[in-house]
Amino acid sequence: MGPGRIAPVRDTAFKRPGGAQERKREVARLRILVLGGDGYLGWPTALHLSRRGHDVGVVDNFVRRQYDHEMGVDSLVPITQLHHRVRVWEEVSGNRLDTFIGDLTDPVFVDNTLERFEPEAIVHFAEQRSAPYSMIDRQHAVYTQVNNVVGTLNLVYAIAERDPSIHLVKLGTMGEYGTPNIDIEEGFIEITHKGRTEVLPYPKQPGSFYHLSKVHDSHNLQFACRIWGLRCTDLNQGIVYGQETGETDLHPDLATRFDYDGVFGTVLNRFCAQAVVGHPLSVYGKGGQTRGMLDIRDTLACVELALMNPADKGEFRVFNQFTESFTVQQMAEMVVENYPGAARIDHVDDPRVEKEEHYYRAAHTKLLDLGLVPHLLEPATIRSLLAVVDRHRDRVDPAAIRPTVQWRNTANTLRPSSDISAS
Ligand code: NAD
Ligand code: USQ
Repeated sequence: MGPGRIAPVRDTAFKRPGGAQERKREVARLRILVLGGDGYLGWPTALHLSRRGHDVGVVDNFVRRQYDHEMGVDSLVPITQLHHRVRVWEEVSGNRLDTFIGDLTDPVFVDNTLERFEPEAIVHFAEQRSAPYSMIDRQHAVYTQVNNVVGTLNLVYAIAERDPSIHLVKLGTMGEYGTPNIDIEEGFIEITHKGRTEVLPYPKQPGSFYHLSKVHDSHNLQFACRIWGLRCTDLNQGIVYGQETGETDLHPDLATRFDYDGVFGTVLNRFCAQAVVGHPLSVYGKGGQTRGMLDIRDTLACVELALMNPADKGEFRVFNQFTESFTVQQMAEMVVENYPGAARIDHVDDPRVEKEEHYYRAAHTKLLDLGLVPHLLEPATIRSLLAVVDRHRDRVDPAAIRPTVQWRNTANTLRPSSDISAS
């Protein structure tokens, strides 16, 4: 290792589970393919796994960067090109990342990539992930479902044909469940009906064509595990906040993206951006919408825990991946309290069709049982997120903040002042 390079981190930050939660398999070093490795979560996950000593390959087709061009927006934090990032990572860490540029909806590309890299595990982030984007109009709904469902199907076929022992760790979403008036379980619920009892997939009531694509994926994955004996972990992840991780902090050119716009910006990141530029915090409707949340550093830890404790052959398991839940109103208030300047909350008409007040209690013990030590949403976390935004406040385009996609319309215009139209 050359001077100035960081040491690989092999020690574990996790509590060692014992007893019934005994680790299934001790795996020192894996060949891991990270699909969607140029994205908000995929990039820092690839770095984290590489630093832990795994051999990591990154797959992406850069479509996320293309959506920005389509919408006329950009990541708040500047991000460098993938090939540059990979070179910088090699200089900083001494670790190589293999890159595979292509589209998961192309079955030949998927098959060739598995043949060339020979992964033992695959982490699949590579989907269109914005609910508003999927609700723009018919074209965007169809694109979202084709991209997500077909990409995942190509992947399970390639795994089944090449090497069914590959452990697939797939990013799903807490939004698959919706907001039922009963407790949400981790993937499955025991149902007694007319005197007979069975454990069945938890009923799904997703809230957008994007969230529906994840439900379709889950069904396809469970079926593939059943018929071909694949091993799969479906991570039903909540909403992620944050931008900095132990690895991206090592060099400015390793930064991951940060979205604040009305289509891709997620709620807490968005509220922080709004506070810094003096825009009212846009709580949709009553603000009683409750969601499971997690710090970006916990995404990395959860994925790693799933990889180190793989599903069994033929097993389709579901982990609810979030650490705390808050209402949208509570999050806005936390940002206002922690912003050193003046910030105010504005209740705007909810552009979505969703319950604005509801019961919410969701189980999330499986990752804790495997040893997750969560980063909770402390004032210091919010302040560091506000500081990230403040460093790049000149890059905020105020015109990009307003929500432009109304669920009740079948066709929406993204930015009325521009020539980007729905069709
Ligand atoms: P992102 O859009 O930043 O990253 C996804 C990456 O996948 C992008 O780089 C994109 O170019 C790539 N991609 C998309 N379709 C592809 C295809 N067909 N072939 C190859 N590459 C493709 O999204 P993210 O926020 O990093 O989310 C990653 C995953 O985690 C998604 O599946 C998302 O649904 C899930 N998730 C995200 C959050 C969140 O808050 N960001 C929360 C829960 C779940
Ligand atoms: N919201 C506001 N004001 C805003 C933005 C959002 O009140 O300015 C509200 C929304 O109406 C919604 C909640 O905040 O009730 C969450 O919205 P979001 O855009 O932060 O999250 P969502 O659309 O659910 O999607 C995000 C990711 C998606 C992931 C999902 C996890 O984009 O990839 O799957 O979070 S979950 O919410 O658990 O389904």
